[in-house]
Amino acid sequence: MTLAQDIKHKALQLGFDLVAITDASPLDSEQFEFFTDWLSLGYAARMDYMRNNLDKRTSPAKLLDSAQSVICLALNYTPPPRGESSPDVTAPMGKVANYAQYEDYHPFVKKQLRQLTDFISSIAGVDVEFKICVDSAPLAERALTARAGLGFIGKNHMLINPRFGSQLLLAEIVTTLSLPPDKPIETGCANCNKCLAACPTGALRPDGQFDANKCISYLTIEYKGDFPPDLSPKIGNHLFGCDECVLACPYNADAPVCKNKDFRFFPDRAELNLRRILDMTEDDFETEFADSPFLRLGLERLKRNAQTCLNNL
Ligand code: B12
Ligand code: SF4
Ligand code: SF4
Repeated sequence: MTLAQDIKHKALQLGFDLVAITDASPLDSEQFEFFTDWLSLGYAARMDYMRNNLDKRTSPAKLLDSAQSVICLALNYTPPPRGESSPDVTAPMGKVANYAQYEDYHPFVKKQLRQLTDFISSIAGVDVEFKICVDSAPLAERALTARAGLGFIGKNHMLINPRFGSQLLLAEIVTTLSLPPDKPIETGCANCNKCLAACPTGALRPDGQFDANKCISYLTIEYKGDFPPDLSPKIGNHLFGCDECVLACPYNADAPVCKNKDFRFFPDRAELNLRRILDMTEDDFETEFADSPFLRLGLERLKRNAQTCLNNL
């Protein structure tokens, strides 16, 4: 096997579902312009961190000196099908996005990435440097992963793999190692528009842009303060995140379920009792959600979300 094949084989052994390689060159000008338009049109809302490090975000070699390649990986988080909810559950419930029904993926995936870089160092035969990236690093993950051929960018802006759908968490290893790049795939959305129709707020704009100001995922996870009154009713009972544009997509209909048994899944977090959230103390919150993406949101904003869901029910 070649070095690239060894690395890919090891990545799958470690529990990733997909792996492919792209070079460390900057994003092409069309992608770059899409990104800078997004910023200048105000569609990044109050995510000021998206305005920083534009050079690094759009050029992996600025993130790591002498970078040659980017190893792109994906972890499938499609949850198992849900059983019937018990008919005697009458309490008002709030919906939780599928990825947040698992343990916080950031430390989980970073650990897997470190195991992979250790493996690469042990077999490369030369000194190699790495920068591991999972979500929070300034890197345009979807654009690079699409260039590596793991999927295409859908009208819902998700990276979609024809076999696995889009419930994929992305991660990258930027490295000084030179590896043969894979090719992008040709598939796309064709005439489908189901995600645009499913979006409750119009965040997915008909012109193809994405207005985070209106996105329920942004509002419930990132936004600080009271919700804008015109958007509050549209949040419905989305307690944390939103999957409407993801679940409407035909590519997710028959996607295989997450097979990584180490990635802890909590089926009882699919819907949470809103009154119980409102009654929680900080201690309750930190104990119950110690390993959850909820922790970053904090109890105050979780209660804001819960109260909004209750008002909407
Ligand atoms: C900021 C952010 C958000 C923001 C803004 C989302 C957005 N669409 O930009 C908010 C908080 C709303 C959000 C929500 C969600 N997020 Co988020 N988010 C990010 C983050 C940190 C940056 C995304 C970004 O660069 N946005 C800027 C815009 C301009 O990027 P973009 O729309 O993807 O467009 C780029 C390319 O796709 C391409 N492109 C897209 N459309 C078009 C069209 C044309 C014509 C052209 C030329 C190019 C082009 O050009 C752009 C250049 O980079 C990434 C992690 C990372 N470091 O990349 C995770 C990430 C994108 N999020 C992720 C997830 C899972 C979600 C949610 C599903 C969570 C949830 N259930 O609530 C939702 C999905 C919402 C949606 N439909 O996008 C995953 C997506 C995995 C995947 N399969 O795609 C990522 C990659 C995190 C990860 N490591 O797994 N997120
Ligand atoms: S996450 Fe929800 S609100 Fe945001 S674009 Fe998708 S459907 Fe619309
Ligand atoms: S729902 Fe249809 S238009 Fe939207 S991303 Fe999926 S295939 Fe593309």
